[in-house]
Amino acid sequence: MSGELRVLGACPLDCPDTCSWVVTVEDGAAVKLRGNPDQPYTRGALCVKVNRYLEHTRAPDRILYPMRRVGPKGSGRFERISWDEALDEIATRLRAIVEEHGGEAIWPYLGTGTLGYLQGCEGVAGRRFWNVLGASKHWLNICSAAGSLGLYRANGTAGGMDPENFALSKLILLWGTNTLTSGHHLWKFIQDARAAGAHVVAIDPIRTRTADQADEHLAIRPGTDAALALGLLNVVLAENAQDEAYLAEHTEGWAGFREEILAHPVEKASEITGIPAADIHRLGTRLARTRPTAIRATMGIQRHAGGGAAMRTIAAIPAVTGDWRHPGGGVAYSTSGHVHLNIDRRDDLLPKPVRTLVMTKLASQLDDVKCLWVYAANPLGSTPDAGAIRRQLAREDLFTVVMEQFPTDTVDYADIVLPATMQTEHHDLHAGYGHLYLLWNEAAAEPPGECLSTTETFRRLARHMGLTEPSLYDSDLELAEQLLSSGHPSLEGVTLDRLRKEGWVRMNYPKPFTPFADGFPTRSGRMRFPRPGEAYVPSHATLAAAEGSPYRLTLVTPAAHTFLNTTFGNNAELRRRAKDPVVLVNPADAAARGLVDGRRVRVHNDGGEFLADVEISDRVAPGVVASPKGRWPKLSPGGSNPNAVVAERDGDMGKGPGFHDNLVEISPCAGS
Ligand SMILES: Nc1nc2c(c(=O)[nH]1)N[C@H]1C(S)=C(S)[C@@H](COP(=O)(O)OP(=O)(O)OC[C@H]3O[C@@H](n4cnc5c(=O)[nH]c(N)nc54)[C@H](O)[C@@H]3O)O[C@H]1N2
Ligand SMILES: Nc1nc2c(c(=O)[nH]1)N[C@H]1C(S)=C(S)[C@@H](COP(=O)(O)OP(=O)(O)OC[C@H]3O[C@@H](n4cnc5c(=O)[nH]c(N)nc54)[C@H](O)[C@@H]3O)O[C@H]1N2
Ligand code: SF4
Ligand SMILES: [Mo]
Repeated sequence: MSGELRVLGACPLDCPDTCSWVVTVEDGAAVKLRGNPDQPYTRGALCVKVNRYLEHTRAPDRILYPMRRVGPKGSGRFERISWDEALDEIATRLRAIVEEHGGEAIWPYLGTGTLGYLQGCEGVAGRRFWNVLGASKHWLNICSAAGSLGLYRANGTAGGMDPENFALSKLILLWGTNTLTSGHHLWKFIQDARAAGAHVVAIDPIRTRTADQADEHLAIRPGTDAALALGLLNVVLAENAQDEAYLAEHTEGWAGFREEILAHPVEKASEITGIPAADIHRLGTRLARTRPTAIRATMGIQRHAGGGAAMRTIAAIPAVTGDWRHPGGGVAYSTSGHVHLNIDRRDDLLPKPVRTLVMTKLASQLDDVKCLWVYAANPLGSTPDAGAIRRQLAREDLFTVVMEQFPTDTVDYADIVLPATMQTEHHDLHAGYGHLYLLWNEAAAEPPGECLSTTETFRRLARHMGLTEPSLYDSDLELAEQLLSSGHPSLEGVTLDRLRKEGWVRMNYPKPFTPFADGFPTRSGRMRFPRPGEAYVPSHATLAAAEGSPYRLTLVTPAAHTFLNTTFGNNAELRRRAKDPVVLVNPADAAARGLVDGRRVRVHNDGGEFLADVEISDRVAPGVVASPKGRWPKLSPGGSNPNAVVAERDGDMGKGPGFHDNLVEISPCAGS
């Protein structure tokens, strides 16, 4: 045991499970990383991706030193420079930009590469620095904004069920969610429920690996979930199974919404959703008769033009059935609404109010930006309208800085690249969005090369620029203390000391937790039903098809099993397992286009194209094709990924992106 140490940490990736992990350190080096068996949600298991995390930290393509571009933008040719040189050049350029164009010409573009509250997506450390410079604000709407807003309008918060309560459910709807791929730790609770007799239904346009494991799969037409919800509720009313007492006490707008439900009989829902009426009727009857029913509704639903409305209408189900009364009943989208950390970005440091730029609109909002500062993001892989972004990033007048771990497509366009630490090399504070625990990630080993954390990079840059605002120099531990100091009752007794010692702590929510048994955090204290006409907003694909678009196939681009967004997209073994680049096409659609299984095809629309190998499969219905997100454009044939055909288009709420809401056509590749 000589020199061996166990260091507790947390998975930083954008995954609801935020696993607790244990790093074994020998003689200062991290030698083993395992899921923490003591943590009630992780229970020892990580996942196919993160089992290889330590390997990934030592990958040969890891960026280890600051670099300056020497080739043309996009060439990926760099020379190594010192941190002092990098910071000098950055300081000079930033000062000049602020002087000439004002601070708002700087776009700090922060993604979800890590969900850490220090290094990542809440961006406290960086934002203070940007505020002193008066930089534009950045709205991280790419992932979940539409669904969160839909739920907020219904319930006054996006927070809902404690996913652990799924173990107590009798009917489980896995709705627009691929549990076994995108957050598999919930499955253990689903299995517990099943052992006690629960019935599990997957509602997904794709027969996913999760749908394979469910008792039933309803292959819904993309973007029509609100119509299904209304049809199911129609059966609930026909069964007279609505909870009148709950409706009277805890909701508002019921009379109007009831009319909306009555206007959506099963046959109409069937016509819109493509699900046989008998199946809707059967599930509606089950829903009417089964308490508690739990709905796991995640991101798939809301990546459509009407995605916010769809989440809002699904949120109506437990309010009608009264499921919120019961542990094991309700809707679980994200638990972030239950996290009440004190996130102080210090807006008071801004010299004047500034505009907010929208993460999903990089392609169209970059025109008057002079410095793009990308961190924990890979827009050329993950953001809509990738072709237009690529043209923008090639602009000679744009000064681009990328803080990265790996040489992504986005890095290839950087003027300066700054080497970033990985999770075993820095401290961070985490909260899951699929459970109710806070976790502390203790740095386990020294960073390789000259990698620095986000927080340390901004401290050094502030010093280099001679900035005097004291809060720019707060240490990681000070920032963590501040985050924990909100005074919210859910954090009482949750101290940094305790987190550092124990690794994870459940926030102070009772077990079982029934957040809306006695009302909602809305102004009236009541759940708000959609008003007439607000319940179902048709998708872009639906409307475009009705208008006779020449593109006839709806492309769905869901989570890949072996990547996490574009993270791990450069890992050869995980790429091999992903069978990338694949596109699933129904036999009827393949036949109509002369496509041959396994052959390379062009998937295209007016926005652009990507190449993929066809897998002819009844896992997708006619009219739907599927190709997972996450692969690196530069490692893909043709140099693009599905975001070449995803348009920059605002959804109904939160300007939500339509990642699963684009019409395409597929043609055989010449010579293929
Ligand atoms: N392995 C892995 N895990 C991940 C990720 C990853 O990339 N890889 N990404 C992480 C991130 S950032 C997020 S946000 C989550 C996302 O993970 P999920 O919340 O699971 O979201 P998606 O993968 O976008 O879509 C889920 C399912 O919804 C289906 N779907 C698409 N459109 C519709 C629709 O209109 N209605 C219905 N009912 N279903 C629809 C898709 O076919 C897909 O199977 O997962 C996280 N976990
Ligand atoms: N077609 C399609 N596109 C999608 C989606 C979809 O469903 N379909 N889903 C969307 C969703 S849900 C999301 S959340 C977005 C994600 O989009 P992004 O936020 O851009 O996430 P990634 O593509 O994973 O890129 C994150 C980068 O951060 C780097 N990184 C990780 N940790 C750190 C760190 O500590 N410091 C620094 N400096 N860098 C770090 C990683 O190496 C990686 O290159 O993608 C969206 N894109
Ligand atoms: S990606 Fe998700 S399942 Fe995998 S280790 Fe991280 S938190 Fe756990
Ligand atoms: Mo996401």
